Amino acid sequence: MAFVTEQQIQKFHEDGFLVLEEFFTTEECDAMRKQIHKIIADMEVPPHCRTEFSTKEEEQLQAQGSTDYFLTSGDKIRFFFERGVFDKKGEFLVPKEKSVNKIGHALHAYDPIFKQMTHSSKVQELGRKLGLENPVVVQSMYIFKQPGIGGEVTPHQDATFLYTEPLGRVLGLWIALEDATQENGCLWFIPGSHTGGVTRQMVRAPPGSIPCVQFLGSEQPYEDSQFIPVPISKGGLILIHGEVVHRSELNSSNSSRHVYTFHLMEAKDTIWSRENWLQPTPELPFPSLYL
Ligand SMILES: O=C(O)CCC(=O)C(=O)O
Repeated sequence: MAFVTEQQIQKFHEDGFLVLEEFFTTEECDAMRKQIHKIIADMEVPPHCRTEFSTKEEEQLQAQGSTDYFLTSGDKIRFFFERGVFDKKGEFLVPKEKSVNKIGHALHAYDPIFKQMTHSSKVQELGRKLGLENPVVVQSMYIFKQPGIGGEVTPHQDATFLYTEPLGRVLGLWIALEDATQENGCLWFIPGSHTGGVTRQMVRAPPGSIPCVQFLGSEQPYEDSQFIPVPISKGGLILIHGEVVHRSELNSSNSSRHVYTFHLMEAKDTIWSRENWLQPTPELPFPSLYL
């Protein structure tokens, strides 16, 4: 790729997001897709862990919040499912490869292909161009946006879930492994919405509580007209500021929209909130991007 320019970095600071087309090659995207195919083929999920994923606040508290399958997934490779894919006994109603909403949250640490892509020299160079001194990888996800059922992601700021002091230290890197279009659920952003802090914070509830997370504050009622669609071709990367408001729609098309995404935190002079759902563990302290 033609490497990121000063103008692009300035645009990122203005808008809170930046599109970098052709960041990864077709071969790199296909290697990630092939690896996920293998991971799904080997997937074993006990019925009590068949957690349906939602970004709607109430459903989030009921589904992810009622079990520590989510809360303890920060240092594991775990599967989260679309709504309505299980019958009452927890058996799959659809082919299992079509049932998964996302895989999280430590592919970057435990899978060799995703580890290599996350720490690739071009990602490291991007970090350096952005002036990151000690970036660490806090989480990763593979998101499927399954054809016909891939659920919407409601408007949010990533710092709601990945809170730091000061703010402005979290960055998402979102890599399209297939073309992402308005039809199959590309991202939508409110340009410039990253400058006003966060309005909502998801925190751990006291130990033993159900749900195991709760929200402080609330998301603002954004107007649809504030959002712009950001389609991107396979191999492109979108850089996402931790406080920019973004969303994606239900995928009602016949095409999937696979992405690999991970989040970095500039660890220099930053406090990671002890109240975040995601915590570094003795097994997996947040790894340095530059290793
Ligand atoms: O991929 C999507 O549809 C949404 C991802 C997203 O908003 C996020 O990871 O913060």
